[in-house]
Amino acid sequence: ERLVVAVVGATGAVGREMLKTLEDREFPAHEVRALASARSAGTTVPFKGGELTVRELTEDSFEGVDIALFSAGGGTSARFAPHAVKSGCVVVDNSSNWRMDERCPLVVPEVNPDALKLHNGIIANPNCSTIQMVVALKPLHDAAGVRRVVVSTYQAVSGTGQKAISELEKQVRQMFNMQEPEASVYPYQIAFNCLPHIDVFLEDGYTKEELKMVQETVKIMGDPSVKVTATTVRVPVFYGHSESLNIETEKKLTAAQARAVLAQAPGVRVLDNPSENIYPMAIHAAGEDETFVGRIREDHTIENGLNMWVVADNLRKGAALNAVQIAEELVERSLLDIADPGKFL
Ligand code: A2P
Ligand code: 11C
Repeated sequence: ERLVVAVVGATGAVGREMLKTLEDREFPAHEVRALASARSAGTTVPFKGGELTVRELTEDSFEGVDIALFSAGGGTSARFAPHAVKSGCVVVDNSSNWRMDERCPLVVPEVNPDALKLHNGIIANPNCSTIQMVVALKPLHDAAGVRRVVVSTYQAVSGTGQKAISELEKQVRQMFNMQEPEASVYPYQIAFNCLPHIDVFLEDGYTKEELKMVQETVKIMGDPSVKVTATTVRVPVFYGHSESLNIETEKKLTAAQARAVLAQAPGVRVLDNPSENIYPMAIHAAGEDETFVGRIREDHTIENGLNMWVVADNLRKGAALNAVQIAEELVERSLLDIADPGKFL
């Protein structure tokens, strides 16, 4: 088969990681096309030791393309993904636009791979902070029934995109030169600061990022009885989201049992040896594929409770890698046919 793959948003932080992931995992593509806005048309992005010339994304970009990995913002996905599907191209979309649409499976391959069988041409990639949380939660849910999760996140600026990476770099330089840091991406300086504010605020006082963690977890785990409450925080880290999870389960799991369950779980690496100062950190997770779990301990304030610390590379498992894993499943399981290409138009 001569598979043609397109990366939409190829010049962005996630798009570049998608190209790198396709390369690293030797994805069986005969051709890879890089698409972005008209601003980038004619520029190049690195791929397999050479470069790809970026083309402008248009409604006709998907002729002859089998799989498109989108990471160019929700508006771009809303507008262009239906045209891709109409051309017979299966879309794996990293934006939040299609995630809660009933026509679209929301997939983390370690957790709910079978949801892919029901796709209609658009498959949604979950939010980065949700992905790493459910990779760690699913094995515990299978073992003991997760009832409630209280999560607080410590999210890297790369989650916002390339311009936020540049903003943190610039602010650090400005501050070491005794200048006022200039903030434009975030409402306040992010250097040497923490912002309890990711995505927009909603009427009930939560942010949209917090709501995504609540809703997406239920859809991916396929179980509305899993209750999540979240506080999402941006921290001055470039790569790697960290999360503190407090988990209440139906059945009792000791810390040792939870550690044993997680040690067997796909996509998880347990790093948990406090006596040797071993625990997951963003600086180690960056550039890695696994979701790292540590600081596993019982919550002594409730009967069946655990606390743990979960870290993953938000651009890899949180975005590009999860999307490429979905594409791999589609190819391996021969799931590239679209029953009704007009479904989204
Ligand atoms: P461009 O570089 O041409 O603006 P990031 O999340 O790092 O900010 O990257 C966003 C990605 O989405 C970039 O590749 C950007 O391309 C792309 N993008 C943004 N708006 C559009 C659009 N209207 N059409 C196509 N690509 C877009
Ligand atoms: C962040 N989680 O770190 C966000 C980025 O819904 O895809 C991803 C936003 C989304 O800022």
